[in-house]
Amino acid sequence: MKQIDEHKQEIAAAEAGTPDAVEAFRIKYLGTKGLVKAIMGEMKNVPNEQKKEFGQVLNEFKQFTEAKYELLKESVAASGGSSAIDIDWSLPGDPVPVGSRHPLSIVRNQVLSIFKRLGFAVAEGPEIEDDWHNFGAMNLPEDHPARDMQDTFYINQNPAWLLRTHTSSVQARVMETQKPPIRVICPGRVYRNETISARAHCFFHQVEGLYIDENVSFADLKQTLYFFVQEMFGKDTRVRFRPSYFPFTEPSAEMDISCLICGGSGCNVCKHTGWVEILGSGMVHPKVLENFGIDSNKYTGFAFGMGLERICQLKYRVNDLRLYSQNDIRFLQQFTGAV
Ligand code: 2U9
Repeated sequence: MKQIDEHKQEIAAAEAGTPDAVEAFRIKYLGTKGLVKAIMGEMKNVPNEQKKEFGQVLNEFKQFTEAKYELLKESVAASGGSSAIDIDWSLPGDPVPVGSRHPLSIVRNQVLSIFKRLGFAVAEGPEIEDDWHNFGAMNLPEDHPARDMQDTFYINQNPAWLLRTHTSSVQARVMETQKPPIRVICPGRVYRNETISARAHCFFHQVEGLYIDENVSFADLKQTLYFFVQEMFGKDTRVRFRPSYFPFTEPSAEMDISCLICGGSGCNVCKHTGWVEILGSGMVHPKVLENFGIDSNKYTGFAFGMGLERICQLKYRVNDLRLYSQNDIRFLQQFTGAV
């Protein structure tokens, strides 16, 4: 009885400022190995004639402890469970280091989002290709210089395989599996056997587009690419087309934009011409269409390709290709604000 009185005083004085402390109280007094259970175990040692009285005291002690437990629980809940922790909310927080997107990813996402708005679907394909998808289907004859060992990385274990030299192989795979109308935009890394310098690298990044349907004309090509330029570089940007040659398009044209730096008046970025080249394009060669069983009398299409490093160079003035893959944090950190 004396012990119970002492415990009651101790329990009455108990404090708990956190949910953990309340739980510790419960375990200590009301748990299966707690004090209340232990004292109840003493019942067997009490003489029979005192059992009734002791039982009442014990019951009352148990209720007393349970009531205290409820009280502690309520007061912690009311204080948000943290009354024991004294936090100075005015202290500065721990800085979380935030990374940034790679500039080529920023530019790629911008290009893709413009073409997606025009109804182009994004398609991707393998970087290791076979001769047919990379060259044959694209109307690059056996003796074309681009097939030369100098330009193409062939895979030692299987010379029938190579690292794709352009993403056109992705459009080829789309044409293999889909029927016109086809409207795809294909981003990806491509490889060429070049000595690494500020102006050349053994890999770079392209975005190529392909649109095939009935009645697709050169006017559609021009208007689509003009829209792209206005969205990508701003409304004041002018374009010009120059005739060119690619084995997979006929006719072919390269597109220049008015220099973003000097606005066309001439500077060293545009080599004092006022114009900078940004992409190649053309009407898909009938042979390429026929390679995929597409009737070139019924269907026509346009295609274009651009190097993302070039766009990035113009937008962000990056003038050394090696910077893109050196992983220098001082370079990458400059794009923290861009998305
Ligand atoms: C198919 C048919 C035609 C894709 C094209 C270009 C013109 C082009 C270069 C620009 C700079 C590559 O990154 S770069 O070096 N590309 O000039 N690419 S038309 O023509 C295709 C593609 C797929 C089925």
